[in-house]
Amino acid sequence: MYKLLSHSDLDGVGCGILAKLAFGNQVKVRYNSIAGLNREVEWFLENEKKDIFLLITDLSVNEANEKKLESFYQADGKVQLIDHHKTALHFNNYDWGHVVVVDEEGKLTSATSLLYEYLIVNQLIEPSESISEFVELVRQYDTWEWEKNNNFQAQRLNALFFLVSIEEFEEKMIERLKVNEHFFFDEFEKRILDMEDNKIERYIRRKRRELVQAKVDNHVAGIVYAESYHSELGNELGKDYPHLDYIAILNIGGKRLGFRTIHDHVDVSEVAGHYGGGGHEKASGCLLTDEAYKQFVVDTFHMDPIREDAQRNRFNLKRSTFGSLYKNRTGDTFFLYSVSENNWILQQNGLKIEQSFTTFDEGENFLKRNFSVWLVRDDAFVSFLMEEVNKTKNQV
Ligand SMILES: [Mn+2]
Repeated sequence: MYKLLSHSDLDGVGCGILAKLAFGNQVKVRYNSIAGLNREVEWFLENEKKDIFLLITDLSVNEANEKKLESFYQADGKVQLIDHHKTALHFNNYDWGHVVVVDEEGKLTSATSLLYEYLIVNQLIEPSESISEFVELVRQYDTWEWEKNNNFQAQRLNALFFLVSIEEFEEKMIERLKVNEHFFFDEFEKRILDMEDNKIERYIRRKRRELVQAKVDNHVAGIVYAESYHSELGNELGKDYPHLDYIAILNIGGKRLGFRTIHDHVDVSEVAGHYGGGGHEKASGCLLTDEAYKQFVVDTFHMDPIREDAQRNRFNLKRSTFGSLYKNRTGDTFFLYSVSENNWILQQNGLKIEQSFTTFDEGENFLKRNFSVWLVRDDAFVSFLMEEVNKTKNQV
């Protein structure tokens, strides 16, 4: 008999599906939140029969359970932990730990891809084309590689996962992977997925208007309240506002805080680690501790959302060497223009600031991070130019 304790997201449930394909009714599967796992492990060690093989995937245990599992293993207990989170690498110090973040070919792993490999190597599963395709979709979703590869099948698999119950998803996938040569979505699923795409788009559009910018420690964060679609939301807002180091997503009901970044220079597992959480470089989370609550909720609640740049301008355009005009909430004007190649100058309320920039984007990034500015509309740009002309006239 086997017992699998796994995460309750797509990658975690992917592991459950593989385990059921491999062991059939010889495996009991339980899906857990990050916090719930430790209770389950304790329960297992106290109550389950000694000969049950414990598999833990996509999650790792706390220090107390780490020690208990090692004693369990030393006393001939059977246990295997398989994970791909950087924060779990120390489990490789145990015979029963297998943690790989990047595989030998340089590909990012997921718990599902690691478990599949484990089951194949130990001849516990018959590999097939359709299972491999399913595993690869889960891996691409979990690592966000689908985005680079434009693999929308992977994103849709995750959307489907959230549309139906875990039991229904498991059942459907197991059936499909058993009997078909290739993985596919049926016609009904395709239709509800199209509807879901539209819904996500509207949700993100609404959330974009609620995003607040704040300095938190040494980062500039975008902060938004949201109950659903965290990955999609974090990714879209991150791309819309590349001057933000990361997007912090507050789920007040769940008392949780998620972090997403699109940048390579920011590691959000470190940010979450600061509040006792963890995760990946690009996606992480923590509980809403008193400190996190103060920094992300109390200190930012009074702030107004980020103003979007004017979209329909014909004159006040970005990257125009002649100049682009910005404004902030306190009414200061900022004019960013180029005097020669690779030399962009910034004027604040008509006075040149010391710092200069080699590219427009560098200058705009500086402006947005330090002054929360937005590109003003053409009419404001025209009045600004008129004033400039008048000033020059008066000087003559
Ligand atoms: Mn995972």
